[in-house]
Amino acid sequence: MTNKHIDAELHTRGTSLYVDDVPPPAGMLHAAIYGSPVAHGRVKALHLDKARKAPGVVAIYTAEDVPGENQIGPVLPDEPLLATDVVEYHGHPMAMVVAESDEDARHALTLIEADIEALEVITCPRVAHEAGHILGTPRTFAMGDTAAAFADCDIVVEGRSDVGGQEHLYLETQRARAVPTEGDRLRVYSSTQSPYAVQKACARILGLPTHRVEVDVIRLGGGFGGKEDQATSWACLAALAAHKTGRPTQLVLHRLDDLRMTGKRHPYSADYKIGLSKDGNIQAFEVKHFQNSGAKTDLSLAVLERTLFHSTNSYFIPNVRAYAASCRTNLPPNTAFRGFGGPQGMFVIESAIAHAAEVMGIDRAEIQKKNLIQEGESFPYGQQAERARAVRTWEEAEEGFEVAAWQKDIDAYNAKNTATKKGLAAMPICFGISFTATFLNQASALMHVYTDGSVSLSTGGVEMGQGLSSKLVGIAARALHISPHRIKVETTNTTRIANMSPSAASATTDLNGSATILAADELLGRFRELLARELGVQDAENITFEDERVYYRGELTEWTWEKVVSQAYLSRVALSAHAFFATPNVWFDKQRETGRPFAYHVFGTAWTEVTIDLLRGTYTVDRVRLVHDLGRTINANVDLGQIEGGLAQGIGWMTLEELAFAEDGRLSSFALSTYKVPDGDALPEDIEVRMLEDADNPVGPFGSKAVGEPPLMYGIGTFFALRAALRAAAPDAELAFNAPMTPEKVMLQLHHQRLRTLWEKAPGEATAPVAAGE
Ligand code: MTE
Ligand code: LUZ
Ligand code: MOS
Repeated sequence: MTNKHIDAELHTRGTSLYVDDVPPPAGMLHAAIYGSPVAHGRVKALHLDKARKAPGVVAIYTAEDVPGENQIGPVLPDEPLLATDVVEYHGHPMAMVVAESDEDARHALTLIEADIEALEVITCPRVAHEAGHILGTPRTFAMGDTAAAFADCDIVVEGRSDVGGQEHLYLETQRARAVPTEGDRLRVYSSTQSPYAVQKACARILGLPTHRVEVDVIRLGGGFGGKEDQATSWACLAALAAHKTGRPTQLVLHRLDDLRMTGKRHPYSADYKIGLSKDGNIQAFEVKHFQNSGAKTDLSLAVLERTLFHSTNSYFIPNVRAYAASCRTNLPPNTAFRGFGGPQGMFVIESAIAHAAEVMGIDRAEIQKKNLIQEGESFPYGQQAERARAVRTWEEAEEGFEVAAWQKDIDAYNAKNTATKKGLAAMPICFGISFTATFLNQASALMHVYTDGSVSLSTGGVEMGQGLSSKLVGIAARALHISPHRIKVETTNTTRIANMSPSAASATTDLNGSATILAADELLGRFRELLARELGVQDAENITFEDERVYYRGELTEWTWEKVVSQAYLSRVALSAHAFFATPNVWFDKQRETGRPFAYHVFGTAWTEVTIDLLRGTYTVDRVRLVHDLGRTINANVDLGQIEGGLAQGIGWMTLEELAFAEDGRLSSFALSTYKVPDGDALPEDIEVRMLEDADNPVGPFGSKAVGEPPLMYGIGTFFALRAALRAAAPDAELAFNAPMTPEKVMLQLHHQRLRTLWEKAPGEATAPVAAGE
């Protein structure tokens, strides 16, 4: 089986195609979006006349021009495609210029003026919560009796934990191209994780039945959740322009517009209370999560739910009370991002454990290890841990990486060095696999076999760099017992696969791979019947396939894959199969907040070593070593890429990537000069990944496990390694649980006390230093 990422050659040669690499159709127009210049206001007037007369401008459209419903909210109908009387975030789309060229369209934008009465801007989720600006209904997951348990605890600590958002920074910005075909039909090329969501929304906007819109996706230059749902509006806008003008129209967001107009990972603020026995057993945990949802519901309620699901990470805690609210603010609507609220939930319990360990004067890892969830123990939402591998990955990491000796080395280093300090931290992960909205756990595959034996495979899954196509080829080859070279994965297209779920929740391979296996089984079943007739035998079940050859009762026959296929054609046996898969045995009861939402969990444990420079506040992430549970891998190279890539993205989120919004709701970190993403230097030189061996997953395709999102959460370990290094330098300093831990925050926290003393000695000569989180 080939083990390369199937697009590797195309990518390295620069010949893989994205939306705007396909040569433009004749007469294609270009659209550009006028976004609100304020974060909250009542629209008095929008002056479009000057822009209308600008060179190259063909039309300018506003909400009034939407022929169907001006509504794109994916969960709740609270999001107009184009704003009407109010704008609720800076960059909120208000009007679309359609012109002969991108330059013309963007020039015309500068001639638009909006008359907007400013309204109060809220950017803080706690303030929004206080003011009752809550989306949907707050949720509470509960198990046991926390009040009673706290009364019995030896140690109870309380605190606050804050975690920032994150820019997706997919290389390919949001874009779509809409092409009118005939009559009122449209073909839309979109960079979306959810072709069906785009199809539905375009049809709704245009007032057409869904079948009039065909959506086609070749691949994405990254999605990371940012195109699970937020690709929709741009595709709808292109479709609106194409529909109105009758000409193909392309809309490509420039990077700065993409940064400013699209939602990101949700920042959260949380209050926690944790209670333990003297020996480090966690007895009770209470948490309140305040999600910064942004101005529209988008996917926030589903993200919030996953925060609750992962509020106790890999631990079993008998008494839990977790509250979470989606708090509406005047930021762009925040959205899906790798981990989907899970990482934010985990950050809080990890903060609480670190806090407790420091108060108790014991190792954080000791508490972590002692409380790992074991077989049969329940998560606070009622599901029991099955094939629980939290302990196994922990122990394999602890032993395999010789953590005790490693820690000793670090302690010795710290005893010797005064200008730099090291920290080491463990990060266990436990991530539930399945869409928490149970109905989304379905997928289809369409397999055609051509008479030369080559195979065309369509599924509802979207390739976004994660290696879906490579895995689907691997799965189809295995299921059909043929060479992977015979298989081609097609574009994702709504006319070949209907009603597809988004490619998200790490479940794309599981769902579409399982459907692929069913389609292959269907074809092989037909071939067996045909071969039984040809061989003149009754027991078709004793006909087997291997390596493109046919065996009967274990004996090689003269039949090969090519011969079977060609005979099937001549015998008029169907050479196409469509199959449908729905994940069995998953459900959730939202009334009782209990159920079995996940098909299974992914486990793993990472150890991270960092060094900080006490003078500069800068640091290096030296080493990350982890043991990860992949089940039985389908493509080890692709999986390793996902683990390392996820880890890198998690480290970025925890260290350098700091979204800054001004009080007026404007994104201050609006460019890559002010929003720092990790580069090669910021990532560990030494990453060691061990895949858990003999770790079957009976409910994944060929025993595999999903891999897309969970590794991101290993990055959380970096925050706690930095904290450990800070503690080594300043045992009594007040340290906040406030991520990302930028070098600036390291500096401020290290020198807070010293700076404050200086300031108190000479008031007026310096401004009071503020520690992170204050
Ligand atoms: N890897 C790459 N290269 N590009 C991406 O956009 N998205 C991540 C992850 N890995 C992403 C990626 C996210 S958010 C998810 S949900 C999964 O891939 C989606 O793909 P899967 O379901 O096939 O794992
Ligand atoms: N998207 C979604 C997701 O709609 N539901 C989920 O449960 C989910 N989980 C992770 C990432 N995206
Ligand atoms: Mo991933 S956040 O499910 O697109």
